[in-house]
Amino acid sequence: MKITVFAGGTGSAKFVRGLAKAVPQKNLTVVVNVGDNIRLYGLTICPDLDTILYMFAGILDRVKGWGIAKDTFNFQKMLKRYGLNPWFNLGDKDLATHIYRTNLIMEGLNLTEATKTLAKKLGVKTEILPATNNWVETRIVTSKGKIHFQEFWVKKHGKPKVLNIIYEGVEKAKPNPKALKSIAESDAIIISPANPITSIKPILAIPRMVEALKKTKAKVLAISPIIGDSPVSGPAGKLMKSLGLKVSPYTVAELYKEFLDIIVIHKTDKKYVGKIEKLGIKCFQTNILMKNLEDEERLAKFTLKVLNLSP
Ligand code: FO1
Repeated sequence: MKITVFAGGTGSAKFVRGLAKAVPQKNLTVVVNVGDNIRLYGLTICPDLDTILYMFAGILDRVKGWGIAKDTFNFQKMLKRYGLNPWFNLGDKDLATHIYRTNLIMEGLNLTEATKTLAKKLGVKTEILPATNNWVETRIVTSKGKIHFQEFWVKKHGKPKVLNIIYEGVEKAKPNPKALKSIAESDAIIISPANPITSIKPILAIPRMVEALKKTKAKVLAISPIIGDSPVSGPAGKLMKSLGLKVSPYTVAELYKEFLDIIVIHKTDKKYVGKIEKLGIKCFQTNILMKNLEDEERLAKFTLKVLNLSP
């Protein structure tokens, strides 16, 4: 059995952790958003890739949902001493990842190769693939200009009014060939429960990605990151509204309808089932909240069951 998962950060990591309990690591390929990537202090920082990497390595800070568990922040303290405003919290151990990755890239490796090196050194057997090796940056258009997504979310606490969201560089980006191969050869594709606007759409916006999903013989399943009219976490609600989209599991189904076969929505969202099925998408309901490790595994197993891939 081979499964390709599309992933962003925190929510995706929880789901994939559950999936990895039911499916051997080597049978999984995770295609990860790069729109959140940011360059700071000359370093290439890839939050979503690192969240997935750290999760598989068993070192993810499960409380925050990003960074390394029990990390220290002396680097941040020193930057403050230099009078800087280090608004993006880089832990000391996490910093080693960014330094090593940046070095690998400076030596000539692309982002896929650099990620593979990091994964190998951390003992991770799953193939973790950036959606593209090119630089794509999610930028939020506010009344005061365009800012990086991390600046909007972390530095400005998601407060500025959002006029638009753009994936800078995406038109010229090439899809990761290994991701295309994995999509073509998988038994199932799972769009994990992640922010559709800042985690999944930056992957789908890469030329040929949607085409690959439409063409594959594999069933494509998504798990809704929205319950009722609110996201499970993060800025998805605000960003969807700013694009004129109604916040609901139906909108998620509609965003993915070109290629989606199945969607899993929350047990309380029965009212959307009929409307979603009219789009030609099968709709299943379960408890999609992942509050602990048992929830993650339960949701992953439910997903495998509806895909007829139960181990
Ligand atoms: N999220 C925060 O809310 N505050 C931070 O200071 C922060 C730092 C950070 C550093 C490395 C990293 O890999 C992730 C980090 N995140 C932080 C999470 C990140 O902003 C988002 O969760 C993801 O980009 C969304 O998928």
